Amino acid sequence: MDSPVSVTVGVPVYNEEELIRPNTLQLIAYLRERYDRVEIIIGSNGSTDGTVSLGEALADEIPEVRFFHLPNPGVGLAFRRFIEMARYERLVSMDMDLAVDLSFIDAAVRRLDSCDIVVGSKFSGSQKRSRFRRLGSEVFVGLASRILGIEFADFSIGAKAYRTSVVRRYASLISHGSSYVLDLVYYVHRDGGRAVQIPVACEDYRHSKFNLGREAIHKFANLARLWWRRHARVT
Ligand SMILES: Nc1nc2c(ncn2[C@@H]2O[C@H](COP(=O)(O)OP(=O)(O)OP(=O)(O)O)[C@@H](O)[C@H]2O)c(=O)[nH]1
Ligand SMILES: [Mg+2]
Repeated sequence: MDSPVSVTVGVPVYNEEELIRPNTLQLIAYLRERYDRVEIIIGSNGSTDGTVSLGEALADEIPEVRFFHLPNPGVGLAFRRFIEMARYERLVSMDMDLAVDLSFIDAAVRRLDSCDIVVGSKFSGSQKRSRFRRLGSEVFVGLASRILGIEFADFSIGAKAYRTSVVRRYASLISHGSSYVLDLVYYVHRDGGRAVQIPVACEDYRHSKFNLGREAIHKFANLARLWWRRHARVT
């Protein structure tokens, strides 16, 4: 690994007033202990609770924390902003509930020396999630790998890591919603980039901040769009 090591962590948030402060403090302590230069970018879309004022206060208080709030919904839009804002070449995405063990960050940062995307997979690792959500993800992953010919098993937004300069190339192509992860994995893989999968430990029993019905429609519709692009050879 080159030295010094610099890491940007992007955390999308929607109505996270309970967790934004304690979990950001936990995250910054983890990062400061390990890396020479770090930043945490927290990005909200449409939060209506105390998230925005707490996020702004964290950014005022902690030099490595940056915060933005976008009026429009769409976690993919927040991710685009992470790509634009990131100061460092290693960009790790984590959920605000820190549902995936933080050791993913360290493992991913090391892998990013030799690849473009690191997919943290709870399917090849361990997951404590409701049976309903496990099953929903399994169906989607199975279909995505058959339709797109990619062997990755987790397209959730958390616990993914990217080389910033590589994903910047695709910023204008990615979905405005949570399907941006599948988009990036697909495009980078298609264009000969290197994506690897590593197992993660995930414990997530809280209610999703997403509308799961709308999410399912969005994800399957985007999968159909990618399938069409692949077959029509659209770039
Ligand atoms: N910026 C932004 N963040 C969001 C939005 N919706 C959810 N989030 C954040 O995205 C992260 C993941 O949300 P969760 O509710 O934990 O997602 P989940 O349903 O557990 O996701 P899975 O891992 O796919 O099961 C959290 O940090 C949320 O606050 C959104 O519309 N915009
Ligand atoms: Mg979660």
